[in-house]
Amino acid sequence: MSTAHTPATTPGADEAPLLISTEGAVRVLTLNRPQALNAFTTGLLGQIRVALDDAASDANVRAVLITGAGRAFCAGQDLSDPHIKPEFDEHSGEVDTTRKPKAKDIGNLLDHYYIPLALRLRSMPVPTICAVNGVAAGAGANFALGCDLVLAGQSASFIQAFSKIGLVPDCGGTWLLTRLVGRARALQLALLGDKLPAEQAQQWGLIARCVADADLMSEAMATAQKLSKMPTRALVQTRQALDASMDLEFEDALKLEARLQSQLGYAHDYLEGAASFLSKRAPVFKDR
Ligand code: T3D
Repeated sequence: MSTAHTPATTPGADEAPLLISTEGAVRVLTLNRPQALNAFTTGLLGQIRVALDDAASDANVRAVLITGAGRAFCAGQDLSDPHIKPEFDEHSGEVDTTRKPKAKDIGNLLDHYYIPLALRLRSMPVPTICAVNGVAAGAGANFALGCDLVLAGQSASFIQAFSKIGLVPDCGGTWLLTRLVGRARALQLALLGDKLPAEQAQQWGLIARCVADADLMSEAMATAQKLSKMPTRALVQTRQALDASMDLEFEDALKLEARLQSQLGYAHDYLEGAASFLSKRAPVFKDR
């Protein structure tokens, strides 16, 4: 399948909340609820997970590119979703603390939707690229940061919105933020919940690149296309080794590298890479 990627800007109410297209070997997923800044409903979360499963099991897909339709990337959990919407007086906006609210365990939402999604994203057998086209808030920010390479348009921003509504960062935020920017900046982002502009996010090392808004999709697609032609298995094992290294002693990291090279050294892509270099021709990689 090869279809052009045309992100919707003004979809009708009946349009799918997730658009799926393919360009070459790149699967493109576009969050498509622009009227709610692409906030996650349980329906959208489920569709993203199925689409990632599908990309993972399709041997023709060698990279996944994720972006959002309209002016935002994703505003995090849709707070009006009936699965989690708190009970309050619709006229006054006040919470009635005298009434025991119907039990809505947010942890269940995480167990059933966010944890499987974050794990699926992190264990994709192909590289993942996120093109953050606008604000990324709450779980929307951490979903983006869970991708291998994050590019953001200059007008995009990242908000750990959780503290503002009395929650802790989720969708991997506590793990990702401390590793990406260190404890001091992680705490600043998570406690204050302020907007971090894309350019500063790049300076802090939270994301890979900040580019002009007009260039975002072409840059992200060029990156995805480039990765899709590289040795996929080696790229994915590189991600795994880098993640594992954070919790390893130096010597154990050396041993892990040796174990991975042992496996990769017998694989087609290493033989192809070395042979094509020595015979001065372009390589054709195919392992996944
Ligand atoms: O239960 C749980 O929450 C568990 C799961 C937690 C994971 C989470 O992600 S928690 C964090 C949830 N997200 C937020 O708290 C962010 C809420 N949104 C915002 O703070 C702002 O919308 C933004 C800073 C992201 C953008 O601001 P702005 O001024 O550019 O846009 P806006 O006017 O606030 O929003 C535009 C529309 O999108 C608006 O709808 P309307 O009035 O035009 O009909 C707004 O209600 C809607 N919208 C934005 N975010 C959400 C949302 N609707 C539902 N849920 C949202 N998260």
